[in-house]
Amino acid sequence: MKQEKLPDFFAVEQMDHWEIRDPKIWSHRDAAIDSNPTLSILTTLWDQPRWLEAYHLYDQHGSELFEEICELPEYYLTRTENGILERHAADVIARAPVACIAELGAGYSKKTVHLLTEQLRQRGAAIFAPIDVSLAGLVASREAVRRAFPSIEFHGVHARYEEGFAAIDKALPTLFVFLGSTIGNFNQTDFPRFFRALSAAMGPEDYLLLGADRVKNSKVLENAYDDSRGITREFILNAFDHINRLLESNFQRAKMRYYSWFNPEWQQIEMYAVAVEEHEIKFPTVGASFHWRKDEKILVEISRKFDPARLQEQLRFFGLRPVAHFTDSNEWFSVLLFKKQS
Ligand code: AVJ
Repeated sequence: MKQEKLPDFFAVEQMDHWEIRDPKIWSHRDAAIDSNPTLSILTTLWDQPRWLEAYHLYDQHGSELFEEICELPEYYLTRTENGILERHAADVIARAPVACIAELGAGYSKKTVHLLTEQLRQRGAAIFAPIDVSLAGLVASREAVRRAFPSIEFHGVHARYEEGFAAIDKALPTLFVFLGSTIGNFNQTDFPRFFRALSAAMGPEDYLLLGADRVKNSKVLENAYDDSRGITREFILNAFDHINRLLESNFQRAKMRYYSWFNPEWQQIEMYAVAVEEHEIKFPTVGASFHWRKDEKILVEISRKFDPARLQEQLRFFGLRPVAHFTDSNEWFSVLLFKKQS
């Protein structure tokens, strides 16, 4: 153990895995935090059909574009979820008597502010522990919290989700918060793996607050992922500029187009890059190449849509009991509260 003192909220058996590299931010020692983006890209691009893991979307430019998406008139998700939380934060906090709020992904959003404000109002104290792989995001979060809520005890957790939530002491009553319908990005493999790991890491006094976008009119859904300003298109295709920088590959915007649709059977928006003509994509650093056939689609991102009642039923099988369901007047988005079964 390198550091002298660990905060109360760390699980004792976890101590050897963590160190402080930036004030109040705990970094997992495992180098795999930044994992291996190159290998991720190559293995999924050689899959059939070709696809990419969603995290490649979030380079500097991609993160800025996502912020822009959140402001688009067609992209109702962010403002709808924020409205639900603004309205029901007091109820959420009253129903979840916890000492710590651990937010998965993100640092500090308008949505989190509602919860922190209520936690301070109702309990007079709060521990806030954002968990993120982005150190820059955690630093920004730390500074924002310090300014707005000087009395909050801040512990940034710099790790992947699985390592991050396993670090928190099971005896500390914690509300895990996972907003924005980020679970929509999880495929059939990621989804059970995530909830199994989260539930296993939760203690008997712990809660989960989950934001989930709902199945609805497919035109509303499709417009949210193909906006009139073309920001979503730019966001998706930007992944290939990012990949070109990383791998010295030769993806060209002029030879691809954006295609997205709502797949009703899988209940998900699928976002693709499609080749407008056959051409060769080269990866000189690894001596590999493939022919991207005309009209062949690369699946860049999925955004699954949920039925809240079914999601509640399903999460029971992961040991999570539904406590409350908050929605908006259109019933477009759901914020679900669960308690870990003890
Ligand atoms: C960040 C995964 C919630 O699926 O709505 C927005 C990402 N992609 N527009 C979503 C996204 C295109 C977003 N999530």
